[in-house]
Amino acid sequence: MYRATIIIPTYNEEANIEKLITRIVAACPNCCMIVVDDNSSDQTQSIVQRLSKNYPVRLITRNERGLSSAVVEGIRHADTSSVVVIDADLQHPPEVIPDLLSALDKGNVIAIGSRYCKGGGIKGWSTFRRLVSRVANSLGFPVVPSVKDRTSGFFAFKREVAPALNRLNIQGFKILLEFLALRKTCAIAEVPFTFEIRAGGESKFGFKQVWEYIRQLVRLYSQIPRGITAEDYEWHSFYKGHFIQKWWKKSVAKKIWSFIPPGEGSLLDVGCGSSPMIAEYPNAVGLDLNPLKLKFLTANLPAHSFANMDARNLAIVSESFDGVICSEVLEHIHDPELVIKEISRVLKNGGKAVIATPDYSRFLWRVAERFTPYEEDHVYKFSRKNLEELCVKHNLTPVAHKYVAMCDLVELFVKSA
Ligand SMILES: Nc1nc2c(ncn2[C@@H]2O[C@H](COP(=O)(O)OP(=O)(O)OP(=O)(O)O)[C@@H](O)[C@H]2O)c(=O)[nH]1
Ligand SMILES: [Mg+2]
Repeated sequence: MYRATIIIPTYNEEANIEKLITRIVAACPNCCMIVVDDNSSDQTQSIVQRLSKNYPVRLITRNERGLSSAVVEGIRHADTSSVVVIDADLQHPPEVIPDLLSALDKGNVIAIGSRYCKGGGIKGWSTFRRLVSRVANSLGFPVVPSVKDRTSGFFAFKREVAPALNRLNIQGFKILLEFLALRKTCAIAEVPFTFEIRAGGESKFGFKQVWEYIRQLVRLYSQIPRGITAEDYEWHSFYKGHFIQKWWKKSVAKKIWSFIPPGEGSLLDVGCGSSPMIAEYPNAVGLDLNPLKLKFLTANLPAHSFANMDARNLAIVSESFDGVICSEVLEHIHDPELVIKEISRVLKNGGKAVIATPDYSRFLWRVAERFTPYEEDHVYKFSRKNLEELCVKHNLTPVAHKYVAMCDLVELFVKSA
């Protein structure tokens, strides 16, 4: 019985495959190989067939194209307890395979050949190519924050604890990310290696693969467990979210602070959630429907006042506040006009209201939304025009507006008598 099966997906790799197989044989005695070839038009298949007479290598041919699907097809044919996936172009040095396997022996379920952990690196890539790879890798952060190299094509795993193959999505180039998305809590090791430049032949990585990666990310993002209802969701995304999320939340807050500078009088935050935005306003009162979020904020901002109230029906005397903030609330409510009416009612004449909500008339938001967990939570889709119409109806006159990322609207209104 072999110690591990090494899966090698190939498409037109005649320049590299023989060298790879002989290096694997030298570096990894006791391992067998499966080459999954998608009908290469060069000599790849005949080279593998010739080598299979002397080495433990099998050839599987397919009449379709696709890197992830080729890898999964190879895994299906593997019958050893450990499986390794490696590119054919010698960018992944096979001499590292024993390190990956010993990481599995130590109890890890997945061992990643990692360019981005300590000791890892990339040889010979231009600054641009490095940047593209870094950005692609960072975009996988929300899926598996704890792993450093999420887009590696070089990894090993234990067959029996791998995700069920029929649950893996085989679209695209980055099958490791699918593994990680399904098995993010298992023991994962990163084994450093230096990514080499392609030895021969041509890269198959191009715009199509970039596009497929974006589609893969969109799908995986939408599967991230929804956290909006978590008591510390807003607080956490403000301080500890991934960099885009943090930047976005802080930008919205800064625009709100610019419209109603702290210290301007009494202030009500309608639907404060657990957002720390209210911390800047020492005398503010925060309202929310979710008591757990209020409890969380009370513990973190003990000097502030909070109340559990429905924004559509405020138990507050009319004309009692100088300012009202309503940020990222209206889009969650089926009949937001009721909230706008209440905001106007509790504001003093001449008081300021700041409303923040995504502008669905902006194409950019409709794209950006697909990368957020909010898609299904937004039941009312505003444009600036219909927000202003509703507000004007309730004596709130639009005064100024700003956008975050050109699509998330923050608008200032003043109550007229
Ligand atoms: N079976 C199969 N293998 C593929 C397919 N596309 C790429 N491969 C193989 O997958 C591995 C990685 O492909 P590369 O073209 O090297 O992609 P990359 O490493 O992301 O890009 P470079 O850094 O430019 O080489 C190589 O062994 C390819 O031969 C495919 O459609 N089917
Ligand atoms: Mg390559």
